[in-house]
Formats: sequence, structure tokens, C-alpha cells
Amino acid sequence: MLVSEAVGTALTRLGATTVFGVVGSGNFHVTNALIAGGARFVAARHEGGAACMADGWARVTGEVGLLSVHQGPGLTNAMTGITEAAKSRTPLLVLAADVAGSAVRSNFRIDVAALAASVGAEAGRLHSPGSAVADLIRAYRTAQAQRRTVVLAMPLDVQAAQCDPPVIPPSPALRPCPPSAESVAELAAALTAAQRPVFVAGRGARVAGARGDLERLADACGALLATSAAAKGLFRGNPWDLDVSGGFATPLAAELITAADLVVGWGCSLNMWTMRHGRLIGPGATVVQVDDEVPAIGAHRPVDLGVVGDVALTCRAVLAGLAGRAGAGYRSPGLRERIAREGRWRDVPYPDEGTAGGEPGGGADAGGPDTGGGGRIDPRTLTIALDDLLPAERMVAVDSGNFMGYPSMFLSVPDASGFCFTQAYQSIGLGLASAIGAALAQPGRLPVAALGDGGALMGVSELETVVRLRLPMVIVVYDDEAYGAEVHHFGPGRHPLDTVRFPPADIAAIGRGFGCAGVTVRCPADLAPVREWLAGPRDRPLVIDAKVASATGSWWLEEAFRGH
Ligand SMILES: Cc1ncc(C[n+]2csc(CCOP(=O)(O)OP(=O)(O)O)c2C)c(N)n1
Ligand SMILES: [Mg+2]
Repeated sequence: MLVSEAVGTALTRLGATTVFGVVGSGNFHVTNALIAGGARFVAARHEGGAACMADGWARVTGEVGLLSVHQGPGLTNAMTGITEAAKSRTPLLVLAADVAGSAVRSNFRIDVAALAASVGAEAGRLHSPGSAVADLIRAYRTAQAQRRTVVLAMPLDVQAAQCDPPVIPPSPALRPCPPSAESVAELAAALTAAQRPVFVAGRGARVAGARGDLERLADACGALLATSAAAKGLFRGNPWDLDVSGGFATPLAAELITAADLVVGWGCSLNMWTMRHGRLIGPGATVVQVDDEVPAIGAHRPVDLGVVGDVALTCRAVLAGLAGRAGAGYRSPGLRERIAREGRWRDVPYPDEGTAGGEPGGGADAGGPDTGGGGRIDPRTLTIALDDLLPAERMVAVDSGNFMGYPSMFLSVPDASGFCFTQAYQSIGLGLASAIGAALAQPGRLPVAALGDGGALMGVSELETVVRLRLPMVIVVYDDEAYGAEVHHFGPGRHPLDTVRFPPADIAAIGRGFGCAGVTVRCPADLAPVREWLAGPRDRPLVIDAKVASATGSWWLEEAFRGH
């Protein structure tokens, strides 16, 4: 058989079910072999979108995402999405066609391995027809077992050569690593001594499926629970859940985390975002980090105790080691009541900065231009109203920009698999495509893509994909007619802002042009068509062009610029 067929066949035998991509001559045969083997191919309109879809899908399913691209520009177009995946430790395999080694004058020639390495992805290659299947299996298992993004170069001459039908050697199940007995004893002692312990769980806790174990241990020592933004939703429904720690933390969460005498990061890097550059760690607080990878420990913050081990296994071992010695810790009936009262952003009072307009905006199917009289809705009021309107079973994906805290803080999610937060590379324009991948991974949930107008227009080509796939997606665009992040960052310095401001764009009409329903929202009353759309049949996506008030920058933005 041809190597291209063997690669597709081997991938489906390895467990591949879904592949995202844009097909050109170089990945045509491999992609078709995948389909012939039973995989679903999802065509994107731009490789950057395809990469983000595969990333979003892999984050939510926990399985290896597959991306199939043409040689040269197919890969370079995908690089921003691949970088986000690599920095997020998404298990992703990129099937990257490449020119033959001898094609030194080919227009498509690039250094694939150097490109992959430069963004933190692993580089693999089909070295020869005889080794191709082994090269593929190695790349797939690296992505799977080490949660890495692997770019596999597939030279055209190797793909076109003959090879034996693939044989997949069995791979032994890998068990998570338990912590050492000494580490367990030290952490149990720290928890026993602590009066105000707080657990901050990150992506590693989510990947380990450790919610139940963390909750049991927290119950035993009276710890409060919080997550990094990437793990938002992990403790949803727990009465001691403070939600996200970091720039998006509520005033109550920030107060309680700062007052902790013990902070334990569970599969969480405790980075500048999660810990507000360390300001969420009170003076004298003991910091512990539990991670199954040695390099992660202390990488962002000095820690007093590092525990190398799987999060769930560590929880269980420490719980057994506590043997009822710990006290009530941070918990009291009064505090529980306070968390219930003040624990969500929507419970925090704010002055509504919406501006009154004349006419309401156009209805969902008005079809005409926005008729609004210039009013603008407060993004908090908008998001709280959407939180009330949208079904609780939702899948929220957020793009980057000044707006991004509003959906992250005011939209609740059912669990950590209901939130897709692609901010490891801080790129704008990824949100819509990652929402598509996440939506395909969670077909029972209402997908919600929350975008800025800048990111929405940057990634707009995938609106056609949302329509073509008939995804019942709500795409809410926080439209301030600007690169708001830059406006609010540089505005106070009285710099010229013409480069980062734009004339009004009728994004609802753009959505209708793609085949979506479109509604312009300038005040809460304009949301009535959203209710109608939700009533059904939801046979096409809904674009909400929310003309948002933006007199002031968001309060988390300052934190973001500290990170530059
Ligand atoms: C690919 C990319 N280009 C440029 C930037 C710099 N940048 C960060 S936020 C931002 C503005 C985004 O505008 P928009 O999507 O409208 O969101 P807003 O900040 O207005 O809420 C820009 C240009 C970036 N992060 N990524
Ligand atoms: Mg904007």
C-alpha cells in the first residue's frame, strides 16, 4: 500500500475519530485514507481556524486532536493555532505535508522542524517508507502520553512510496505516578497546621479528573476551592467554590485567597495570571505545588513544598495520611453564607455605564441595517442578561481582548469541560474556531463563542464553517469598534489612537451574509430576538452584534499589561 494510505489507516487504528484541516494536493491522500478508515473530516476555511478547531476539540475531549494541512503555506497559516496548542500542552498531531528532500527549489520548501521547534511543538518526520508507520506511531504517542503538540512532516516522495500494511504494536497502559511517602507526610502536616487553606486547581487537576478527590481532601481539612482560568468550572456547585483565582477573581475570592495561610496549587502553575503576579499570596503564606512533572514545580513562583505526583493519587494519599487530624480550617457557616451571597461576579454591584439610545437595534431577522440611535449596552449588563437567557448546559469559548473578562466572569459554565480558554499565546482571532472544535466535542451543549469585534473580524472566515456544520452556536461580539485593549492601554497616555479605532461595522449584517441570524443589541430590550432564537428551531447560528459601552477599560486589563 502507499505510505499515505498506511498513515491514514494506522491513525484510525490508533483511535483517531475526527480530523480538522484544509485539503491541498499534499494532504489529499492521507486525509482521504483517514475518512476511508472511519474518521470524520471537518473542513475549515483557513488553516489557522482548522488548528484552533483541533485544539478546542482536543481540550474538551482530552483525546489527541488531528490537523491535516498542505505543505508550505498550509502549515504557516496554521502556526498561530499550533502555537496556542503547544503552549497549552494540548495533545495535538499536525499532519503536515512537506516537499521531498530533493526538491530544493520548491516554492513550498520551508524548514518544518525549525518552525515547529520555534513555537514549542515537537518535530517529527516520516523519514522513509520503511519507517513511516513507526514514525507516525511515535509522533501520535508523544502527543497522547506527554500531552504535546507534534508537527509531523510528511514528505511527498515518502507519502507516494509503497510500504507494508501498518502493524500497530500494543502499547501498555500508563498509570499515573503516585507521590513519595515523604511528600505525602509533609503535605498532610502542612494541611493539619493550616488555619486558612485554599486549593487552587489548574489544568492538570482537570486532566487528571481529580474533582472528587480534591473535594474530599478539602472537606477533610476545611480548604476553600478555586481554579485557574483554564480550569474554570471544575468545582461548579460546591458551596466552598470561589471560582477563578487571578485577574478574574471576585473581590471576595481575592480577599479570601490573599488571607490564606496555605495555598496549594494542584496541577496548576500558579503563574502571574492565577496569582496576580504574587499579590494573591499573603505575607507569610505557605505555598505548595503538586504536579506530575518536575520542571513545573516552582517554575513561576517560589514554593515552600513541591510534591511530584499525580493530583488525584496525591489527594487520596494525603487524605489517608490526615487520619482526621485536621480541623475546620477556613470553613464556617458565616463564610459559607458569604460565598453564597457574594461569590459570583453578578452579585457584585456596579454602576451601569450603558448609554441611552433612540430606536432599538434591528431584530434577529430584520435583515436591514442596524437602526439603533447610538445607544450602547454595558457589557456586564449584556453578559448577565445572556447568563439568564442561555441554557445552563453550554460550552463557552472566549477570544482575547479587553472584553474577555466579561464572558469569563459573568457567564457560568456547567463544568470545566464547558469552558474553552485559549489564552496561552494571547492571540486574538482564535475564539470562533476554537468554539467550533469545542462544540463538536460537546454536541449536547449550546456553544457560545464570545469575541471582540477585532478578533471576530480576524477569524470571520470560519463563520461559513459554523453555518455549513449547522452548529446551533451563539456568537456574541463585544463590539466597541476598536482594539479596545490598545485604546485603554494607551489612551491615558494621550497617544494618538487612530490606528486602533475603526468606523462602525454592521457585524449582524455580516453574520446574515454568511447565513446566520443576526441581531444588533444596544440595550437589554434588544435581546428579545435572542429569546426567540433560543425557542427554536436553532437551525442556523445566531450572531449578536453587541454595541458595548467602553468608556473605561476593564479592570483586569491592567493586570494583563503587567504581563507584557
Ligand atoms: C494576532 C494578534 N494581533 C494583535 C494582538 C494585539 N492585541 C491584543 S488585544 C487586541 C485588540 C482586540 O480587539 P477586539 O477583539 O475588538 O477586543 P477588545 O480589546 O476591543 O475588547 C489586539 C490588537 C494580539 N494579541 N494578537
Ligand atoms: Mg473591540
